[in-house]
Amino acid sequence: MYTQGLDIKPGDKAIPLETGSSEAEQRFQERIDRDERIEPKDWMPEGYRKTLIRQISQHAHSEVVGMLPEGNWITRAPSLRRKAVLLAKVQDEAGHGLYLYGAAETLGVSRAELVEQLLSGKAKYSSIFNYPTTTWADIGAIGWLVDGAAIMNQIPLCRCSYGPYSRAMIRICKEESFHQRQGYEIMLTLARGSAEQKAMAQDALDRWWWPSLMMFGPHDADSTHSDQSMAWKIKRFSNDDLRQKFIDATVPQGEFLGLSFPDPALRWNEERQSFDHGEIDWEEFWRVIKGDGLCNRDRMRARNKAHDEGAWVREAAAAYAEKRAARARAAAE
Ligand code: FAQ
Repeated sequence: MYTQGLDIKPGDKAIPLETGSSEAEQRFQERIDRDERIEPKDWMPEGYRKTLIRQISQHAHSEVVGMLPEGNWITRAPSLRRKAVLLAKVQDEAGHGLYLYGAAETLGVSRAELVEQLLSGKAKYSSIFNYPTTTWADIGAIGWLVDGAAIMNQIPLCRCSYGPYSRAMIRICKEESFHQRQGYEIMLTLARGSAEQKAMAQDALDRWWWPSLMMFGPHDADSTHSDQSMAWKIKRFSNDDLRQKFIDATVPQGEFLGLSFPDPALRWNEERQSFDHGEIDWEEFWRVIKGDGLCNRDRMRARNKAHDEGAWVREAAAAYAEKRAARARAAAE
């Protein structure tokens, strides 16, 4: 199974830019250029297949690991309504993981293999889920900022050149949109509440702002895969372009909440019609990706525990499927 391991450095070129030299590759690129969708049975360059398996599986793992920070608050949600909404959201994330593992499987890799990559620590998942959720306001900040960043990144994926991925993203984006709204509503309630509640909202924004910006990936100049992924129309916008769009959309929302952003360099640039902002701590970004964030070990422990404890469910499902198949075989004889 293809994966980049955990030690990729900025500037490494993991997959050489496909030259389109063979006739098949040229025809493939022409289809991409015409905006045609590539389907599982179509011919595709090996690099295209591997890039998709890498990105889709990392995305699936992120959805599944992403259940953990919020799962932490299901038993402590402040009201029955908040609990029901949070439960629904976390269940949606599990569903997203399933659609995405399904989309990856159409590329000839098994879900069991991908899950094994995650559990053994070889596969990446989004850096954002290695930060702790220490107060209820973090649930608001995750919905508003993390789902907000996820949507900004994922709407263009609805037009990704690979059919099964692009179709999975349509439903995922609709659900992410509900998630973003529920998060913003929590932030609004806290920001309009007592001084203590407003301080909680501010503290959550302070802690989640920079990690949310990191979700978009390294600077374009340090992005290993962007050039090729954009040529193949897997990615439609660069990491920096999407990050900027997110900042431009989100800062006015924070201002409406009456909260401030933890970036003294953040200011409107009239000429660019966009916000200038400070530099991301890239050292922190790479450290978290390499497994040394605040919660990496906890997340891996929790996923492995859940997987081990769920073994009996997988065995029972397999035994039931086998029993039904045997019955069907006997009936056909
Ligand atoms: N974290 O060359 P690039 C969500 C890695 S879902 C960890 O720029 P690429 C829903 C990258 O994999 C959030 N690793 O890579 C939710 C590569 O390593 P590799 C997940 C990162 O693929 C909300 C290396 O750095 N979304 O939030 C990160 O062209 C709330 C070089 O980077 C997706 O997965 C990172 N932040 O662009 C759930 C969307 N950034 O593989 C629960 C689909 C980069 O060579 C609660 N993915 N890396 O070893 C994408 O759009 C792209 O994969 C990017 C990265 C934009 C993330």
